[in-house]
Amino acid sequence: MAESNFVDYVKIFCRSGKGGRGSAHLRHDKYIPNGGPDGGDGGKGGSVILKGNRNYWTLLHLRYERHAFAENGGNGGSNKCFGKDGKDVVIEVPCGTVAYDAETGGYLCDITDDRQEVVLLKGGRGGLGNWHFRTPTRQAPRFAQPGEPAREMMVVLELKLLADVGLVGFPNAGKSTLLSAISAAKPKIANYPFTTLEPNLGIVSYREGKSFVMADIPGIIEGASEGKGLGLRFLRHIERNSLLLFMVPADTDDIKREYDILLNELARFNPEMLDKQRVLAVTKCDLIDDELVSMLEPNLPADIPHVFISGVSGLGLQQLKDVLWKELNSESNKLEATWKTEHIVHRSKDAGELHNELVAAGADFEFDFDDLPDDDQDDFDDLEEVEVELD
Ligand SMILES: Nc1nc2c(ncn2[C@@H]2O[C@H](COP(=O)(O)OP(=O)(O)OP(=O)(O)O)[C@@H](O)[C@H]2O)c(=O)[nH]1
Ligand SMILES: [Mg+2]
Repeated sequence: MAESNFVDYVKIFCRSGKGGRGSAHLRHDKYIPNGGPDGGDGGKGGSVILKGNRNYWTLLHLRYERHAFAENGGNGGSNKCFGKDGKDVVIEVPCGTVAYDAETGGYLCDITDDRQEVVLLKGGRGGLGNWHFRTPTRQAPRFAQPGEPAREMMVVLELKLLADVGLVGFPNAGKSTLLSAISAAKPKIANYPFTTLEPNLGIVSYREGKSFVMADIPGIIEGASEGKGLGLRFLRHIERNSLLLFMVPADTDDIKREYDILLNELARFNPEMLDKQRVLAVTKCDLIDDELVSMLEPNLPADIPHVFISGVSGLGLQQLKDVLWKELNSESNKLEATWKTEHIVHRSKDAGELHNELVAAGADFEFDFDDLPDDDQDDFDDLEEVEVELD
């Protein structure tokens, strides 16, 4: 298939910056031979941050982005100088992007709003300088803390379009025709299967300035869950729609059977799809006369509302919009957040709160800041060069 501009899946290797180490410097100036410890703290490492940006519609700009590395924190210096903080790296993504851990497949976060920021990997904290470890009995500590290590993760970003209504149907069912008839979207329409190769979004305006968003995705065929046709790859774009509009042409031999096949493929992709509200649109009704239309009625699935429409002649389109609007706003059909938010670490939280959350989530810090080394513990790997010999 030709390379498309619609990119909805990227994998990026992310690494936060490690914290700078604290300095173990001992002051030694002219006439102040035993100046005591004056090692400053290391700077904190940069974090890897995901940020929503409504000006992006796909992940195309990240297609060739293989790495996202934040800067390391600078080391502390003598004279209580702090190390420099490392710069964050901010990955901008369209609203509707979900991040997963590529190795475990675990859910990380969901970006749904413009400018929403989520810290994917927090930078390591800087180590404390030896100045913090001075005590009356240990006036010249020759050690300091190393910074916290960097964190790494292979992250998968998946775009799941945020629409209210998703169109589900076999190829050639008239999905794109309907979208072009009731919205300003201009999807490609032709009389052959798989005309639509990537999802299209359209804003459908309803009465009194109200509107809702409709997503047209490529057609599904029997066996799509085994990879036939374009497979079920695009179904994730309707995973979060609150309503699914099934489309079956009026000239189909058995409308109910076609509907069942579609339903079955959806269930194989994700059984939760069946919990969504469904509406059936019998399309291309201009091809058959009214008498035939009324004969179809008894054979339609009984459990969901149906509308007879034609994207070409405009038949039933207003009625369809009425039904969709009613279903979208019915109390039983409020969009439920199926994704978890409790693990999202927001940037606005302060460092202590973040640290506690990360520890609670099982983060493994090499250093416990409360657990300072013993008096006789002077064998540190990360010791800064001590310039002064003490007596
Ligand atoms: N007569 C009539 N023809 C229609 C109607 N809707 C669609 N068609 C025709 O059916 C063919 C397929 O329409 P599309 O809108 O491209 O169908 P689709 O469901 O988007 O198909 P894929 O993108 O391939 O999945 C086109 O030739 C349309 O002109 C309709 O209401 N009446
Ligand atoms: Mg189409």
